[in-house]
Amino acid sequence: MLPNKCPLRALLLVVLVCFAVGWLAAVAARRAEAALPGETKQQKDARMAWWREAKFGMFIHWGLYAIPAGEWKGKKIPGIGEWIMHRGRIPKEEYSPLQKQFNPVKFDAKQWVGIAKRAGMKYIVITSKHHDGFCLFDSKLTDYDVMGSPFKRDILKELSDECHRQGIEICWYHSIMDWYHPDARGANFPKYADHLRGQLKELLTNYGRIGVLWFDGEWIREWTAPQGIELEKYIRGLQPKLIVNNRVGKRKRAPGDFGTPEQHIPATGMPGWDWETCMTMNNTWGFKKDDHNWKSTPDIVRKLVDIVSKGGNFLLNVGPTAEGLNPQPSVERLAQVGARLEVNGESIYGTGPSPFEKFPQGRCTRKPGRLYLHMFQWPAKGRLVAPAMENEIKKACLLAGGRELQFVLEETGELVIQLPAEAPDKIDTVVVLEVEGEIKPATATAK
Ligand code: FHN
Repeated sequence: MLPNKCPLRALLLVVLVCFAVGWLAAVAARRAEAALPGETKQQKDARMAWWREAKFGMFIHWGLYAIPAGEWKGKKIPGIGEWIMHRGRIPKEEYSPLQKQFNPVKFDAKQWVGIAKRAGMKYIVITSKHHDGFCLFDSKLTDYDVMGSPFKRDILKELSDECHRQGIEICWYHSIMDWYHPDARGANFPKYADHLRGQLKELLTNYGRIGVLWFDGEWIREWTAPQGIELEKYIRGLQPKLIVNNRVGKRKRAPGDFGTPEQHIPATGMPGWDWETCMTMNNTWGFKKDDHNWKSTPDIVRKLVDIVSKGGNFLLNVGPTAEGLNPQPSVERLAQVGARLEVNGESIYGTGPSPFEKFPQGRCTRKPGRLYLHMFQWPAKGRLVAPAMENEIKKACLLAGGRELQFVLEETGELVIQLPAEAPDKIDTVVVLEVEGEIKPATATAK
């Protein structure tokens, strides 16, 4: 019996509130538990630490498709270069002989890793096998690999050894979808799934420590979420510290450690989740000789800042040529981005997302006791109103060069920082505010 003095409506409200609190707690716990079964949040944080610190990585799409480079029998094939077999409706029997032409004599692992390092990239994700099924590594499970080409060198071995030498994480992209293997579609798929596990065992036992397994091609109807969960368990058994993307399963419902928005930056990031935007530098992942639509260096820099300010990583792609060279426009842009990160890297690597809903003049990143204001637009006369926060500001300066800046709390309650009249760096001038304690936005501007 309901107590007759307790109105039903109030009771219902209490029940609703309890339900809502319980649901929110369950959601939060699930996100925190996004760790593996049996893995504590602390253990997951330790496993993800290098990746969360890194922020910026190199994606490499390389394979037989670099030979036709967007053209087949004199005809330009539309779309992304690594899909030429599909978009060009090229029968397997006509495409796979490209293996006998693959001889990237100018490939130099030391040079490639050097380009990534000088760009300020902390990890490399390379296509061990893309959808066309050709393997850039020495696989005992197929002849359709680099050892069966005139090149006869294990490219992934040379690259992983060089990455381990130069202290940069080496990671494998691996496509679940496979246009070459006879069992990769239809009733024989379980046989292909065994082949897939076998090649992943090769990739995770023959090349030392691997940072990330970056799956793709998971959308085929033969691949299911439960298979993704089983495969993830299997590969983690081979390398327990491995980081795995969400495409090991069916993305939305997939386990895995991070989300993979592609060719775009989520407007508000993916709050509560690790995530990484992957993006081409022109319009194609695999090399196309006629794709000259290169993003500018300022555009790349601001994309990196935007992504990091929203809590994500940026995986920027290069598509090497059939000779094994990175296209010069890519190399130039990466060198320019790297030169800037030499100066501003403190405001990118290891930072957390902006605590503010928005910062109209640019983006914000943060570290304990420090707020970095990335100035994309310069205020008139250099008069900058700082984002409203509860913290006391101890010091303001320009990150590049360390010039101290004057600031004053005006009667309006606004904290005004006097910047130079002109922007020292029109792409991204970084202002550093040293603050007391964890940054607490004023309630109106909090996220
Ligand atoms: O089909 C692939 C594509 O070729 C490329 O590898 C991208 C990169 O993430 N992934 C798939 C498209 O989503």
